[in-house]
Amino acid sequence: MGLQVYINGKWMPKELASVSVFDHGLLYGDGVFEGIRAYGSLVFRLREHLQRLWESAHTLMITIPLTKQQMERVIIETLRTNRLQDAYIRVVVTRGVGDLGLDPAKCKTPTIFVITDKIVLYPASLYKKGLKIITVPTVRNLPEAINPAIKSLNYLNNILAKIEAKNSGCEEALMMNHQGYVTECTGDNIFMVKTESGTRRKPVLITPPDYLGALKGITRQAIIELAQSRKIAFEARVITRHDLFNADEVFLTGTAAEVIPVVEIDGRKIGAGKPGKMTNILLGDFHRLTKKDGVRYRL
Ligand code: PXG
Repeated sequence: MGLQVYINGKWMPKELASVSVFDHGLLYGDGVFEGIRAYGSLVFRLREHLQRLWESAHTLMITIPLTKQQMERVIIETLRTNRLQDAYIRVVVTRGVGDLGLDPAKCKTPTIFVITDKIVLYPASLYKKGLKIITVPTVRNLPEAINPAIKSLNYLNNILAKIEAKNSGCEEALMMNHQGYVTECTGDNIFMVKTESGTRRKPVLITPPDYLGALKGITRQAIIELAQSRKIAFEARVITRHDLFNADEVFLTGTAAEVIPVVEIDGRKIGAGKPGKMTNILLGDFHRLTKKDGVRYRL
C-alpha cells in the first residue's frame, strides 16, 4: 500500500488526494499550514504546533471545522495508517473552494489535508562543518503587511530569498526587516552567542525579538527553554549584521533543520569558523528533548 493522505475527512492514496483548481489556497495562497516532526512515535510539541495553526487561521478568519483534539487524532491516525514512527507531518488548511474572485465569503468550507512522510534529513556533514549563509536583498515581510508570525501559504517572500541565496551558491538566506535588522532565514529562526566584555564575561544567547518580523518558531521556543534550564543568559535583542559577523557562535533552528551551526555569513568567518560549544550543547539537549516532549502514539 502506498502513502495514504488525509483529505477532507477521508484517507486516500497520494495519487488520488487532490484539491480543486478553484481552491483559494491555490488561487490566492489563502490558507495556513504547519510542518511538524515525529520522533520514535512521539509527535514533537504537537499541541504547540496546533495552537499556532489555530492562531494563524484565527487572524485570517478561517474557521477550522475540527477541534484541536480532532485534528490531533487525524494526525496520529495518518501516522498510524502509514506506519511511520519517524516522520515529517504537513498539515494544511485552506480557505476552501470558491469562485474566481478574492472574496473569502464565497468559500463555504475550508479544505484540510494532512501528509505524513519519511523525513529527508540534511546531510550529517552540515552539522559537523556548519552552514555558510548569505544576506539577500529581499527583506522579510512587514509585520504591518502579511505578519511573518502567520504561517500562511504565502511563502513567496521566503521563496524569493531562497532563490537569491541559491543563485549565490548558499543553501540558506539571511533576511533583514525593512529597517535592516536581522529577522530570520527562509525556514529557520536565528540565534547568536556572544561573550560580552564587562564584569560578568558570561556568554549570552541572543535571538531577535519576534516583533521585528519573524515566525515564532516552536524549535526557537524549545531552545530558549533549554538554555534557561541550563541557566544560560538569554536575551531577545535587536541585532544587526555587524553583531552577527562578530558573534562567537551563530546557529539556526527549525523543525526540519533542528539546530544547525552557521560558520560563515557574507564571507565573514563566525567565531572559530566551526560549530561552537554552546551550539553543540543545545543541539544535544534538543535531541534529548525530542525523545520525551510530545504526544505519544502506538502503531
Ligand atoms: N521561520 C520560518 C519562516 C519558517 O517557515 C521557522 C522559522 C522555524 O519554525 P519551527 O516552528 O519549525 O521551529 C520556519 C519553519 C518546509 C518546512 O517544509 C518549513 C518549516 C518547518 C518545517 C518544514 O519547508 N518552517
